[in-house]
Amino acid sequence: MPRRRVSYYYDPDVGSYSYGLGHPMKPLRMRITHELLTAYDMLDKMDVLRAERSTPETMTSFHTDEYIHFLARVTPDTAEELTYNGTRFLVGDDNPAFEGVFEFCSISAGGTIAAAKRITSGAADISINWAGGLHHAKKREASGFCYINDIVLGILELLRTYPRVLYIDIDCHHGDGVEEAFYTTDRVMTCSFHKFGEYFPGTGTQEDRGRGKGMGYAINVPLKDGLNDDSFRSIYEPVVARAVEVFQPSVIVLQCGADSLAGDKLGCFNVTMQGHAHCVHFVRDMNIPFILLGGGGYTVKNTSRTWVYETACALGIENDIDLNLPWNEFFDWFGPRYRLEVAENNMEDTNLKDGSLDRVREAALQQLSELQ
Ligand code: ZLM
Ligand code: CA
Ligand code: ZN
Repeated sequence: MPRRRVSYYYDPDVGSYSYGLGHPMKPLRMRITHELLTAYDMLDKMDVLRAERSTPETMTSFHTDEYIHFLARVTPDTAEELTYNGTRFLVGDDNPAFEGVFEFCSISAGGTIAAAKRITSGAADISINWAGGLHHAKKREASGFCYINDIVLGILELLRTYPRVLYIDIDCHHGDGVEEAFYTTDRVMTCSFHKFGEYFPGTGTQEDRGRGKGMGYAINVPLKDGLNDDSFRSIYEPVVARAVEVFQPSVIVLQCGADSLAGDKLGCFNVTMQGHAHCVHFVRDMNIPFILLGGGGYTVKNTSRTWVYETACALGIENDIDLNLPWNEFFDWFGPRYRLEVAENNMEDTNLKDGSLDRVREAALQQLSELQ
């Protein structure tokens, strides 16, 4: 198979933003990922690009004018007044009005939109934006650490050129914002794998399948605690293979949220780095252009490890890289083993109890077969 042309979007400022003391979302993970990619000499194997920041006008191709007008102006000092005491736009502690929030969003969204344009122009077969993947943002409101839905904006860009886009979401949380945006169209198939049951955002049952023309084009794969590599692979492979077969997408967008990894601070699965990266391999081997995006990932060192390894997968060099980490500015973070690995733990895979994994797989495949 010929080497794929990979474009990687990175803005050197992205790691400087902070959601605030103690907040689990840490933009620094993109900088650590970049430092590791540099130490591994991967930057000269791809086009390293800095995207133009997204403008408010571009953001309104999905979000309301009113919400964008607000987000472009809000500061920590004016938040209370502009959100009507936290009743509109930004609700709760999940989505603080941190210093530079709009710039951070314009970097994240600008990267995903540029990544999409890079594919439609034919300049890349794979494009990557680890600062993207913020799947919960709604048309008129922030949700779950996500203010601007870069994914929806990127897919809208792809739809200008391609008839059909397949969206796959392996973040531990349901990809609700993307699902909702395309719920009534048959041009975007959304497919989210997520923990379901007493877990944010609470949506994503297998009964939610789309509406109108979009009926059947929203796939939900609800999972339980302790999901391991074998279980994940046993459901991801057939569902994604069948989705590609019946939907025949022109392009795939893969949200690689790293909170599905073992040991994540907010996640509850038991997937290793290799198990997570297998999702990237599997898509790569379909020979369809694709975009890799970030998302969740709250045990920072594991998130960076995995996105580095997945960048290597995109480049097709994953078997050549030394799993002993090269020296880098953040080397100390990676002790005591200093390796490119995320190991499993001894959690029980509750998806294997009373056949729930098999039932969920069958229902997803049944839904897909009804589309033909
Ligand atoms: N409280 N600080 C995933 C988005 C998950 C909603 C329960 C907020 C937290 C969490 C924030 C420092 C993606 C909920 C939580 C406390 C209502 C969630 C600030 C700790 C802290 O210490 C914290 C003051 C904060 C937030 C924990 N929030 C854990 N889980 C979820 C949102 C986003 O990975 O899918 C994509 C990027 N929110 O459970 C509450 C119901 C707010
Ligand atoms: Ca998901
Ligand atoms: Zn998540």
